[in-house]
Amino acid sequence: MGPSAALGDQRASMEVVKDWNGIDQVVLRAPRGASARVISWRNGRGEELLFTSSKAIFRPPKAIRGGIPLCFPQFGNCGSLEQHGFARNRMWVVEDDPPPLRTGESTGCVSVDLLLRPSEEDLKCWPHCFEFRLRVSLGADGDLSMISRIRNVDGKKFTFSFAYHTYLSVSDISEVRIEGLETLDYLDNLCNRERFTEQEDAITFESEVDRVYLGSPDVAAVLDHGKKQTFIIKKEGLPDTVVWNPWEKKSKSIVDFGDDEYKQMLCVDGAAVERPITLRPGEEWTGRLELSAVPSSFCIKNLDPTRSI
Ligand code: TA6
Repeated sequence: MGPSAALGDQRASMEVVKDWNGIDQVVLRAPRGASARVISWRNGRGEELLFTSSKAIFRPPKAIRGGIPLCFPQFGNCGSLEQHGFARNRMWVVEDDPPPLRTGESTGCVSVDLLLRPSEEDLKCWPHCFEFRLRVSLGADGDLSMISRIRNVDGKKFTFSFAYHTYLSVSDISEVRIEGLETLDYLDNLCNRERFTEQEDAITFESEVDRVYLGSPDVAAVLDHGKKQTFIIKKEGLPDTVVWNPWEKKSKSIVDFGDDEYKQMLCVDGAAVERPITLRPGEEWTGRLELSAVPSSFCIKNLDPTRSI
């Protein structure tokens, strides 16, 4: 059992447990009942907020079809590496004494720090020494935040793209709309990454969607009318937003995904895709994602006064 802090009548805690695969998993618990593992995020009522496929293959370090896999150092197939890079297919270590975060960079009431360094195998396919630190935190109210810090510990500069491949669990995809991406340009992965401009005043789903919205605002909302719940997605250092739902036909072609499961999930990723990030030796990049699940009466207007929705 890891460090714990008393808050109100319950304790925030972090513990390492063995999952049914015998693999160590870190579990964060917040005072009012919310909990998180990077493939699971539950609210205070114990309801799961992230999607994981019933057909997910738990053969670590292979990425699991669900949760929040990390795409690094390559997003998608925009490069010579395996799809979405190798970070999501590696075993990470818990770091007990990480370098402090930037001043004022607040994190939740309980957190864990994970570290990834390249293996000999990784250096053969991507010859760059890096340190990838991930802090996963749970706020007292159950908000989930992830702070990625990528440091160039190599002698030469390197460039990468990145995404928090966030599988949100939804009631029914036809009941869902995304607010905050209207009027933006996007690259359509279904049309050879051709560039289009979003015409709709909210994004709804009636077919396969695989897009990278460019220069997206740091706040977006995913409204789920079926659950009367809204996911608020805040990001920092991540200029793009990826939206993906495989719909019916593509779902049937994905081995670790149920044929009808496209109805219960939506990926909305904070990402850096269009303009990859270049780090010179010694430089460090930070990309932050914060997820909250609130009753749908909440309106995005309250979030971002600059927005004129
Ligand atoms: O995020 C969108 C995307 O790049 C899609 O093109 C689709 O391939 C999806 O990721 C899933 O990728 P995966 O490698 O996990 O099957």
